[in-house]
Amino acid sequence: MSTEAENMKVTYTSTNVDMSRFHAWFDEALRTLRAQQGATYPAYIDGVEVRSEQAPIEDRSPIDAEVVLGHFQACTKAHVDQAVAAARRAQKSWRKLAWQERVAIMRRAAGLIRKQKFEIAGVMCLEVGKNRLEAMGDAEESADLIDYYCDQVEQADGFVRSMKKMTTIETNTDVLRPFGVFVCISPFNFPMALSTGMSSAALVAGNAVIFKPASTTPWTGYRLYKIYEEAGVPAGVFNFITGRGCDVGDTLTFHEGVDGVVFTGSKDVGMRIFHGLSERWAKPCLMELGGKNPAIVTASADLDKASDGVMKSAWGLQNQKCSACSRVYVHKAVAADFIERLIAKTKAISIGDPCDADVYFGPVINEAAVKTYLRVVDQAKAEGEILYGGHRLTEGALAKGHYVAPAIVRVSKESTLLREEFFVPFLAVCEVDSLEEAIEESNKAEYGLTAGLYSGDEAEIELFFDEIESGVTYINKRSGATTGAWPGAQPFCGWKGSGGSGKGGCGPYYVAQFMREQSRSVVVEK
Ligand code: UN1
Repeated sequence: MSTEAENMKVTYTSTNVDMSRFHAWFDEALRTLRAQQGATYPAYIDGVEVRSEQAPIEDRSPIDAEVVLGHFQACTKAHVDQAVAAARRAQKSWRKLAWQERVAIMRRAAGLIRKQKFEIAGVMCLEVGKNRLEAMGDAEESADLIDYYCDQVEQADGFVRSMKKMTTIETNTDVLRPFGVFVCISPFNFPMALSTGMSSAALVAGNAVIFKPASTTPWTGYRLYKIYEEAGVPAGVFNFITGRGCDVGDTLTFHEGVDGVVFTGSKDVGMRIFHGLSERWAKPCLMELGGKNPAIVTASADLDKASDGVMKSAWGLQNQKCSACSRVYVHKAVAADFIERLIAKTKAISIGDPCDADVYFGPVINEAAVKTYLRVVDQAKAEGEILYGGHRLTEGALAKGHYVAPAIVRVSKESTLLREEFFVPFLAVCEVDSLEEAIEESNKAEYGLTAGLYSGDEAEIELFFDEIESGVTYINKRSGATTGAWPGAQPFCGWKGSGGSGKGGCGPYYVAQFMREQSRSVVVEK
């Protein structure tokens, strides 16, 4: 890829980019990828290609379920044992490297992601159904995550720190050291950024990693493996296992040779890992789980901004983000006006093949997601009112993929549709009498990831910051009410059922969580 293409940076909030050149480079990447469609890919254990005897996993595109993007290995328990053994061996020399060398390797990986970002983004269009800009944001975020985590190690001087002396004959040092082997399990929705963020933090801290991508996004995972390999991550330090969650998931996370788990995904699976992980002693379990992220629109809000921000956060990636806005609490006085604007903006979005340059809204990931969508729409019909959408889309080429119309529904505050996470394009709107009521209702969900407020009143903003039970908060953000966190800018810490450790990815305390303390006291008697 040309340096010019490499230097064009698109984030989730970019506006001033030369889009014609962006799309030309994107088209070229998609042509290259389509020529590779249908290939068979190995898993990698200890730096060696591995093929399973089980029938391979077919990686099908959500855009057209007939299209098989690639065939991936269905790894078994035996592969997991091999990967754990390899990782334990390789981790010893990886942790002994000077931290500066690990940082240099990881920074090389960030550079390679930037070089290949149009292809990486293209894979995500085809494999996840992301639109071009969302896919590029995901690729760029991955590279920035690595750099940000490397900065953390540098700023902390490799996490070695001199401590107080209690006598004149002793020297005391505090050293953060890696736990050992981390299992990294990532979801389909940000298959590059979340996989890279979790694994790079574990690696730069000196751990070895066994990485299992979501079974719907192994191709993106494979690209990440290849990047680390090319960057110089030694054999066995990063292992790539593909397979069905039900076959290898538990064997991997609960393996006795595993020292910790870093997981992003649903609350149910996360809590199961959390409870099952620590049998012999407490092991670190770093989790970013789901969300049911509210936007609150008060009577003092700028409704143009609010409807833009909610529209973008609700329909970006078809609402399949932990950070997506899936419920709105709007003050009665402005509800009719806000809803009218939101529906007009929702109607205006282009739906179709997300590989096309002008499409904003693509398919959902699979048939199970379509079923969830239809089920919750039925519930909304019974409990409230459908304001927009609510059906499957089957016109023309859409019939081949998993397409549904964005749904906006009105429900009263008792509805469970305001508290359960569905991960499909379904937005529940509820009218309230005050900001206090909106916050109280927001906090009733078990989740606490992101939340947005639209208000023109300083006192309202202060109250929101103080009372809302969410780790990521946004005020008056037009480019996304609840979405768009960036490494080093918005730490992404889930509260309550949305997280575990109280310190999030993208934030300044992330890398240290992959390490344990060792106090070193040396006594020299004169
Ligand atoms: C997710 O929402 O699943 O904040 C991950 C955002 C992105 C993605 C976070 N950084 O919207």
